[in-house]
Formats: sequence, C-alpha cells, structure tokens
Amino acid sequence: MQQVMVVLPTYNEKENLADIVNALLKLNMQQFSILVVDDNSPDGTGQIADDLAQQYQGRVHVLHRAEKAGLGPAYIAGFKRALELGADVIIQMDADFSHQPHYIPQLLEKLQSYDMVIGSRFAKGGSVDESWGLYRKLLSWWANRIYTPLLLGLPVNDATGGFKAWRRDVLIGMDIDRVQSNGYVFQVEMSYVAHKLGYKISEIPIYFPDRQNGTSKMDSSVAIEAALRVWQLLWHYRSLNPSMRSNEETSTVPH
Ligand SMILES: Nc1nc2c(ncn2[C@@H]2O[C@H](COP(=O)(O)OP(=O)(O)OP(=O)(O)O)[C@@H](O)[C@H]2O)c(=O)[nH]1
Ligand SMILES: [Mg+2]
Repeated sequence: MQQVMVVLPTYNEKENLADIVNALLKLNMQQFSILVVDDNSPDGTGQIADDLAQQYQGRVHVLHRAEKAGLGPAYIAGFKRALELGADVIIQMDADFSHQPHYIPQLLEKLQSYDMVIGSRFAKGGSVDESWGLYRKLLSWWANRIYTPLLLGLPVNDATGGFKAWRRDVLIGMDIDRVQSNGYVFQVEMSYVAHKLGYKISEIPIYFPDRQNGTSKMDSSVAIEAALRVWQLLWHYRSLNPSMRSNEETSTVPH
C-alpha cells in the first residue's frame, strides 16, 4: 500500500488550518498523512499545527521554519521532509480551501498512469471563482493556456496551478534543491523541470473557489514579474534532458 502525504504550507492560516486538516482526514484514506509547513506565522498557526499533531499522532506532522521565506522554499523543505518520512506519493495544496480535498482521490487515480498530475483550473471542465472579473479571468487564462505553454513548450493548461500530486521517484529524479524560485514561478518551474526530464504530466479539471477566510496576498506586480521570469526558466534549463535525472544515490534529497 502506498503512503500518501499532503504537504500543506501555511502562513497566517489560523482560520483555516484545523478545518482543512479535518476535511483531509475525513477523506478516510489508508496510509494517509499531512505535513504542515509553517513559517513561524505571527497569528499562531504553528501552535494550532502542533495541537493537531498531538491530537492526530502519526497522521499530522509539522515542520516549523524560522521565518517567512515564501511558498517555493516552504514546499522544497516540505517535499524533502515528506521523502525522509517515506512518502510514496506527495500532494501539494494550499491551506485556504481553494484546493478542495475532495479532488484528491481523482488525483491519485490518475497518478497511477502518470508521473505527476495537476488539479487544473483551465483544463476542459475546470473553472475559477464566479467573483473573478472578466479581465482577471482572461489574463489568467492567457498566461496559463497560451503564454507559458507556448514559450516553454510545456503541455499543461494550468502552468501556475499549485494543486499537484507527485510520485516519490519524480521528486527525487528532479533533484528539487535546484528549484530556487518563489510564488507563481515556483509552480511553473517545478512542472517545467519535470517535463524537461521526460516525466509524463496529466491534469484533472477542478473548480477553484477564492479563499473564504484570511487575507489575500495576491497583487498584479507579482503576476508581471512571474511572466518575465518564465524567460529565465527557458534559458536556465535549455539543456536539461531525460538523461539528467537523479536517482536515490546521487540525489541531494535526503532519504
Ligand atoms: N510556509 C509558508 N506558506 C506560505 C507562504 N506564503 C503563502 N503560504 C501558504 O501558501 C498557500 C497559498 O498562498 P495564498 O496566500 O493562498 O496565495 P494565493 O492563493 O495566490 O492568494 P490568496 O488565496 O488570494 O491569498 C496558503 O496555504 C498560504 O498560507 C510562506 O511564505 N510560507
Ligand atoms: Mg489562496
């Protein structure tokens, strides 16, 4: 039986953390655990995570980090800890309910025939919150469906999507310590490195509601910076190819 671990980064998610952890555990899946990665949230989310780990011993783990360093580094640290803890499948998702737990069985089902699966807002059948205005919808659709896939030759419909399921060997093969970016570009970089190394990516359509609790940290300068950084990825990984996969012995990921 495969061990599945959900990596859940948190920064000031005190209104969401207990609810999302309970919703995940309610899926009632075997060999299923959660790793909360908290960057010393000032609102006390880290303490809530510790209480949950106490309450659900063995099913909830916590990785505390000293300070806010952004989503990318939090995920890399979380993935490494999940691999150390023996996870066979690693799921990444936000803690604010934009990524809905009920899609997890579908992600896992599809992962049986692929190396990585994305919960996709822009695949056929996917959608975003009704409150998104036409401009935001169009911009996001264009960035994810046209700009990034065309520029990078990346065959996915949601390049910046952050709801994904990975097989253990893929994260090891990618030597994830090389991934340095943050924010939206982190999601693109991870998918791009996987694709360049020849891993097979698939998608399932999801509905993406906006966060209900807590404050949004989204702003448009972040989106513009991300769009430019895609060019950097193109250059940086120009010679990456499937013969360059790492294995358990050569990977810098501890195991
Ligand atoms: N550990 C850690 N988690 C973070 C950090 N920044 C964001 N997160 C978490 O990463 C997930 C995604 O971040 P969000 O703030 O929801 O980003 P978003 O979905 O682009 O924007 P909104 O939902 O509109 O705020 C959430 O679970 C956050 O709590 C960080 O620096 N460190
Ligand atoms: Mg969010």
